[in-house]
This record gives sequence, structure tokens and C-alpha cells, in this order.
Amino acid sequence: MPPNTCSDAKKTRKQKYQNGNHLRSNNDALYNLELLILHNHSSRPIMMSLSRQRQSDAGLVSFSLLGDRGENVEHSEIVSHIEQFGYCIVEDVIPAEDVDDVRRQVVAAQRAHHEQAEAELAKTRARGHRIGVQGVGLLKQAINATRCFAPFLADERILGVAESFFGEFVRISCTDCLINHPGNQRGYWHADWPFNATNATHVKAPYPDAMMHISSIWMLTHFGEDNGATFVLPGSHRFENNPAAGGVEGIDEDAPQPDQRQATGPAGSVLLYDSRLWHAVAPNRSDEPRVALIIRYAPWWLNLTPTMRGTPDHQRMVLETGGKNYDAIPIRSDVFNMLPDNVKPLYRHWVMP
Ligand SMILES: O=C(O)CCC(=O)C(=O)O
Repeated sequence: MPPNTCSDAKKTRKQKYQNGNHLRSNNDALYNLELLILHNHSSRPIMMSLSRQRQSDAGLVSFSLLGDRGENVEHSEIVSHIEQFGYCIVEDVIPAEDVDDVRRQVVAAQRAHHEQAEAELAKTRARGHRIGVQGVGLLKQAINATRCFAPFLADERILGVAESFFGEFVRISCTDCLINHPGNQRGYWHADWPFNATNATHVKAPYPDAMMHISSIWMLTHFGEDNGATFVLPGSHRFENNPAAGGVEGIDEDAPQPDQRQATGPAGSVLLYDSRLWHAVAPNRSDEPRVALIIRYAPWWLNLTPTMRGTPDHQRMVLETGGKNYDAIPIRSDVFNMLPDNVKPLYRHWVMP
């Protein structure tokens, strides 16, 4: 596990940087952004037509960035790709030698809590809300069930990038697990909380053009077009709204977008994105489950209390309105106490009394 393999992992990573294939994104050669203004409440376009200039087979391009230039340069490259396209895929965050073990433990934890998670989803559906996707298994606050991935959560390339956007005191707002079983349904286009208007608590559109929350999808199996690599719409993080809750006139939230891509990567990679990015669950057409962790990083100033059951904000904004919950479950204090020292600050706001 990580403490023993840290230096090896660093060596492997250095080799990868020199090969230039550790970091992938839709780079600028791919797209010439032609702005097609449909609605214009402000100076920002709500819709864009993205015309492709060049496309690799996989739809994503590997490129060489760093050589020996070091961590800071890498941060800035990831940051600038997220700023430009809304997302970036960072490979080898969980080293290849650890990822199978992490996946096995996460899958076992999800299985053990599957019935309970389905019952919670059913309660929300019974109140008339669309939540979850058929064929996708969920485990909320997975860290309460297994800490096997905790050593990687403060990775410089992930937390460091979050800090580049938000400054100090970043907090984790979500640690869920998703297992897309073979044959799972396609999901609807949405942006993540607090930009998903199907949730009781959300930022009112048109959104200010500011990064407020970073989402990430940790690939515990490889993500390919066959097994349901997440659909993303490059550039959509700067749109003023998204199709969830019918937020964009003329856009069917369930229909493919002509410029959609799939965020593919080997197991151990992380898809890091601005939470405003339009994305959707893709169908798994393989015969193996696709396994992921959903980790979100919030600035200290983003009010997370409406997502926390038992708080007055949750009572007022979610329960009393009958709205759809974006629920977070506190971390157990025994789990918190066993976290690595550099990960504890990410959960300190949420320890179960
Ligand atoms: O699992 C996926 O591919 C996408 C998950 C998703 O839509 C989300 O976490 O908001």
C-alpha cells in the first residue's frame, strides 16, 4: 500500500512525465470554439458550437508538458486546461500496483451497503424526484466503510490544483462510490451541486463565471468507451446554466450532444472538473462493472451545511421545501482519527459528534 510504494510510484510518475503521457485533456488543437449565442443574459454565451479541428482515435490527446520542470508547472498546466475546457484527466494518481486492491475494497464496501443505499434512493424517488441511474450502485460517504483510498486524497496534483483555485482550507464535500453495472442506463446531462437545479439547494442561474466547486471521478477500473467512461461536454463549464431541470431551452437532457466526449483513462486516473461542466453517466456495454469514486473539493466559503442532515439549513432548505436532497453523511470520529495527517483537514468540518 502507499507508504511502501511511495518512492516507486514517484519514479514511475517521473518516467511518465518524461514520456508526456501522464496528463490528458482535450487540448487546444482539438477545438476551435465558435460561439453561437442562443440566450445572452450577460456577456457570456450560454451555448457554444464546438467545431473539431483534429481528433485522435480515442477523442482525447496525450501531450508532453513537463520534462523536468516539476510540480508547480504541472499544477499550472492542469489548472489552465480546466479553465479552458472544464476538465482534465490526470493519470496515475492511484499507482497501478495499488489500484486493484483499492477497487476490491471499495466494491466490497458498496456491496455490503447496497440495499440500504437503494432504500434511500427509493425514498427520494417516492417524493417525485429523479435521482440515481438504473444499474448504478451507490455508496455514500464511502470513507466510513473503507479508508483504503484515503492516502491518495491529498495528492499534490489534485488537492494542489484545488488550492490553486480556492486557496487554503479546501474541504472535501463528497466521498461517494459509484458502480456502473453492465447494461446500466444513460444518465441525464447535468452539472454537479451546487449547480444542479434538481437539488433543493442550488446556485441560481445565470451563474456567475466563477469556479466554486471541483468535482472528480476516480477511475478504479479503466474507463473506456465500452464500459461507460463519463460523457463530458468540453467548454460547458462556462455556460450560464445546464440542462438538469430543463435549464436550457431546446436541449433535451437525455439526448446525446454532438460535441460530447468520453473521459477515458487507465485505472488509477482522475477526471478532475469544474462542477459546472455538463456531464452524464454513460452506458456500460462491457460485461464487467465500471467502478469509480466521486470526490468533490470545496472552498472554505462554500456553504455545505444545507447538505448535512440535522442542520438548521438542511431542515429549512431541504426538508421543509420537500426538495431533492444533495445529502452528505458525516464521517465517523473513529474513521477520522485514523486518517493520514494531511487528509484530516479535508474532513474536519464533518466529524460525527
Ligand atoms: O459515473 C459517472 O460516469 C458520472 C457520475 C456523475 O454524473 C456525477 O458524479 O455527477
